[in-house]
Amino acid sequence: MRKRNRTLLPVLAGVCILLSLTLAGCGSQAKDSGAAGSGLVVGFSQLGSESAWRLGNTVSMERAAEEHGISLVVDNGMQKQENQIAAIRSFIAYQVDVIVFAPIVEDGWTNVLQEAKEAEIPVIMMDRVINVKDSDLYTAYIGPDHYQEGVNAAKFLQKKAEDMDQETIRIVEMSGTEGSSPMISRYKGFHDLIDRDERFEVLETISGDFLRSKGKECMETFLRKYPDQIDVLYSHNDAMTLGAIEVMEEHGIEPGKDIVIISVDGEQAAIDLLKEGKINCVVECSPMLGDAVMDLAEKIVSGQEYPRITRPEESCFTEYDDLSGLQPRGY
Ligand code: GZL
Repeated sequence: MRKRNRTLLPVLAGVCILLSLTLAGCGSQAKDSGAAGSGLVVGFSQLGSESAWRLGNTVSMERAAEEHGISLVVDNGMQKQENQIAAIRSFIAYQVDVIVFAPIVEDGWTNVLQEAKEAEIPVIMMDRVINVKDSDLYTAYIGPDHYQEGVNAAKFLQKKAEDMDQETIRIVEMSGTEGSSPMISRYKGFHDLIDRDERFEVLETISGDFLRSKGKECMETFLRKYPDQIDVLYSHNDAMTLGAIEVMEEHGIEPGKDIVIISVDGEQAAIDLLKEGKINCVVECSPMLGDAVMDLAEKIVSGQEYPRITRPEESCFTEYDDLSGLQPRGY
């Protein structure tokens, strides 16, 4: 591993330092993974803390770093791309061994990733993806298949439609952060099936930015514009769904019965509502990526073979399933 002469103080000002470090020789928890024992330093630019999914993802990274004996420098971008870019520049100046980032949106990363490449610092893209012409600007990707999640949502609805004795089934959609890969791909995966199925009509799609508060606003708007016309809500994440359900119940609407609800993520609160019959389908999107990221970082730094793309196993939980054996979700 390249020796880097790091001066910690000035560069990391403003960057939250989470030293979950068990230094080589003084920590017992570090897995025997070669480079990790040599005090690997990983800079992690997290996009924010907007949902239980995101918080679970951050915890997963912190726990995995500790288990691997890696010092993790975490920066919370607070939902702003410019903060993420500034953090990545700090990691470059500090000469971390590996940079990990969860890009809030797909565009605008070329320059800073070019700087990381020139500094010879490997970059792991995690969770969301980016649009860059030169795919060499990142070393590897670990994250979910957001397109398949949209397809899973659509497939559930096509099955559910068989039980809904209606000629036309009208859908409203709450989408995620504009320009983010989960929003773009969950939209496309869903519409690629639904738009060519004549049983369905999508009344409107509004972005709720993956936020519970905006999920409430979206549902208020939908109920105002389409009174008694909504049969299905497709929501790109559980946080927005929880907000929408709050509004439905304020309006005397029975979620999961008067309006069929399909949600994405799989956080505990949504699974609990699925079991109660207030949500009909929860498409899983796992935030537990930390262990795979740390394994990958160690492989890259120690020159071992590693996969360019790694995707977690993901399921789809529906009202048709026996959920009694489901393990606690952890987020
Ligand atoms: C999906 C992830 C999304 C979650 C949201 O991989 O990027 O961001 O679905 C989170 O809950 O805000």
